[in-house]
Amino acid sequence: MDKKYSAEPYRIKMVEPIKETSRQEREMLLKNAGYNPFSLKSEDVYIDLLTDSGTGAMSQEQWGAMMVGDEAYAGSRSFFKLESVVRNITGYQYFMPVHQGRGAEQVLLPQLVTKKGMYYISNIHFDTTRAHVELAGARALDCVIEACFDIDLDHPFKGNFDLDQLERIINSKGKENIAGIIMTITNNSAGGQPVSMENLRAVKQIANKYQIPTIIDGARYAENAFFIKQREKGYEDKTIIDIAREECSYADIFLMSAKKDGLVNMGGIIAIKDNEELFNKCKVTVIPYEGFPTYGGMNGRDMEALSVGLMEGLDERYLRHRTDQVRYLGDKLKAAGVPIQYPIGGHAVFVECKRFAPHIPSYQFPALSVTNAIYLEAGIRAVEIGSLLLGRDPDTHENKVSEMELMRLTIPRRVYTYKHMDVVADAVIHVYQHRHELKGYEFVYESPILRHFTSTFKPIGGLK
Ligand code: PM9
Repeated sequence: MDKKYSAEPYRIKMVEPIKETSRQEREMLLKNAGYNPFSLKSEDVYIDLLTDSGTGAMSQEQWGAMMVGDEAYAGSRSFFKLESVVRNITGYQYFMPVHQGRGAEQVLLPQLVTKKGMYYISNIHFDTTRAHVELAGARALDCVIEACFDIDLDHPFKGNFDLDQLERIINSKGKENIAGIIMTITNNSAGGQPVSMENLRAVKQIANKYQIPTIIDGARYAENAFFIKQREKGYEDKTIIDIAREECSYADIFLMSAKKDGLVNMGGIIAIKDNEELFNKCKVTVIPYEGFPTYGGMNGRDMEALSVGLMEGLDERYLRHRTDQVRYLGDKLKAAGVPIQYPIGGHAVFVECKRFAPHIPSYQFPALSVTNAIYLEAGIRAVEIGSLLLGRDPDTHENKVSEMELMRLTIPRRVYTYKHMDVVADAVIHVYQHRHELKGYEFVYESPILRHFTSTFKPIGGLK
């Protein structure tokens, strides 16, 4: 292995066999799934790069910890253990578990929407976050830097907020109408791109000036901390946990889908710095939606696994390998001329399908077309992050057009090897070389909310 990329810092002690299918079988399977990869059975997928969410492998320490899970309905030992880990990382006083990230969004986001006509501002809202902002009666505004949309531009922190635009939005909408500022680290929708510490600090200063609460969407806060250590001056010698603590210091609230950097298959976190009143409001809401505030949809053994997983997720050797493996795949694609978001982000390689298949317009979902083509080619499942995911304007119901039409090749944590990445690269490069044959897609059924998950499609003019 080239020393440019670090090998897996673990031995594989248990394996899950994976099935291979023929092209003919895959054509039938995809048709039966309504040409929506979310509807494929995972056993019909050879390499599953749909998501890095809840798809990772747990360590022997995590499996061992599960044995001592305390399954009390209220006040379990496992809760207090997890609370102390979350307090140690965030430095926040209040903590509540939830079943996953969207549970945290559902409980917390409506609390700050105190009247009609309010907004959340984020670098870029991820899909479930945007959905919960809208379900809470608010509107979601994004203000990431322009550099984020120039995939070839080598910028170390493409997830950064555009600070001028942030202030302009606050002034034009009125500070009293801003429910909160959501810092998504890393910025998933734009390529798992990190946000610099300098930018987080500046956002907090602006938020303080206008007295607006700040929220970290910390699904991948540890990968963000690793990039800060690698790329930001002054952080080279700091530990990852210290960097993570500083990230948290610039927010009032920390929401996390623990299925990512928490290295568990299910779980979520709401942590609040010092606002007891807000915490009490969340405690009221969490009960009907998630469960009693000391379990919030998680069982004791899962809280034990998360207590261990959060610390493992901050391990520098692990994070180096994780980001190296993603970069290895990205470097191979880039070297073959495949257009990708560059620099390569933390959890996935994002292929820009506007450039990959310029003959397919946004409303025919070019990234869905490429995603389906790599499934047909090699049984690899990726995911569309483009106009299909963006959905319709909640007020006009017009299709929104995404700045980028991305296919995300998302790498689960500690699951696949470099050899799997070679197979993925070969398949994507093959499809790229035959890109002129790709067809656009149209809806057969369009789901009204989060449509990318359950809509069905057909290829315009058939597959061949
Ligand atoms: N992210 C992802 O694949 C899972 C859903 S889409 C297949 O990237 C952020 C930044 C996320 C995220 C989920 C959530 C919601 C919040 N913020 O999936 O509810 O990337 O745990 O988290 C997915 P849950």
